[in-house]
Amino acid sequence: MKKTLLLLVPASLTMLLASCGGQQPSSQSTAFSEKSEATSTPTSKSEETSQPSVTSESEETSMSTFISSESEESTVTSSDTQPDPDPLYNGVDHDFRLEAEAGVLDGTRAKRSDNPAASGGLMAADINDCGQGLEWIHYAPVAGIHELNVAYWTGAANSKHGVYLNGTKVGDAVYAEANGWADGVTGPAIVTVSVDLVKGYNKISLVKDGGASDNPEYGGWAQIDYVDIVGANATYDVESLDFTVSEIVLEAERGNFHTGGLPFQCDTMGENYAVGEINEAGHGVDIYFKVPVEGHYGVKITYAQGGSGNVADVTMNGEVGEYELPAYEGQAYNVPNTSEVVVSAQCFNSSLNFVSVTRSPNSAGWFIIDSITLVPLTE
Ligand SMILES: [Ca+2]
Ligand SMILES: [Ca+2]
Repeated sequence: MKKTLLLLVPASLTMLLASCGGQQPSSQSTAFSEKSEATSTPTSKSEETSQPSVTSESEETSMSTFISSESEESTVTSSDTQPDPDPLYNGVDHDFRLEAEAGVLDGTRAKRSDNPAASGGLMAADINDCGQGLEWIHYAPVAGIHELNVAYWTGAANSKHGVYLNGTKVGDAVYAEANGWADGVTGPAIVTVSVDLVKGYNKISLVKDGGASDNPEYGGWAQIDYVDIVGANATYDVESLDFTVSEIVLEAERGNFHTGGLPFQCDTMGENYAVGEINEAGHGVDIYFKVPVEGHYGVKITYAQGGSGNVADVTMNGEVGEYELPAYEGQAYNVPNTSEVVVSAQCFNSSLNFVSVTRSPNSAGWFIIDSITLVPLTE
């Protein structure tokens, strides 16, 4: 990684925005802990412990699940054309399954874990800090209210995840039953929530976003196996489906953040969290993802900053750029702005893509990363 260069942040910008995270029961293994420093950008404090898990690999192929494991290799020939008709889209609004392991953008904190009793043999675990969670892009052939059956394990009854649809929180998935941590034998429990899907691509997220007053506090903990989107059995015209991608938003807080702290809660940020504490060169976030349609994509950064001269190193699939984040009106830690395209690269559906945004050694100071947006480009 990059050589570390310590750059201090004005103390006036240091503030505590939220306390978020939580501690797993003592029987669970401990993973990771970081503390914020006096010179840091706004962040949350949290304690952290992890759920029992073993990281593993998985593959995903559905149009409904575009994010998959970090261990695959890019061997697919790319194209900018629409994919062949997906047999999943056969004219009937049937059930779709989003495997939790396919919604993990981060192989380091939230993990894919082996579980013989899980669908696909894998689950997502170690969703321990606020802002962490899972996100998927699901192509809905029919708009309207659909039930989501979320399959989970938890040792702490009434743990919960916020359910976000297309960037807006629409409810909570409450894991009411303490069915125990996954033992590889016992199948998951199910909780049902409803969302109002749009026809076309929907971004669905499960996010640990509880508060201190929750019981268990900060939303507790859960291991997730899958989310079934229950079809309405309505029929539709397959020819009417348009799989053209307009943009894909990857929340920074769902990625592998390597910073001086944890994501912080802020209601002006996408899905209410952003990654701060980018206090040194090399601090930032990286994300593993798939795109629903292969092609050439550009990277835009949604960021916030308090001053100018901040420089980000941006990498996607081997394409590298260094980019000074533009000043903007009203800039402040809680006022995000979106950059132009800073790097572009070919992205794949059937193998993993990698994008990274980190603080350059040439940066004058800190910045905050809210999300990374991918936009399809014509070459
Ligand atoms: Ca699964
Ligand atoms: Ca965000």
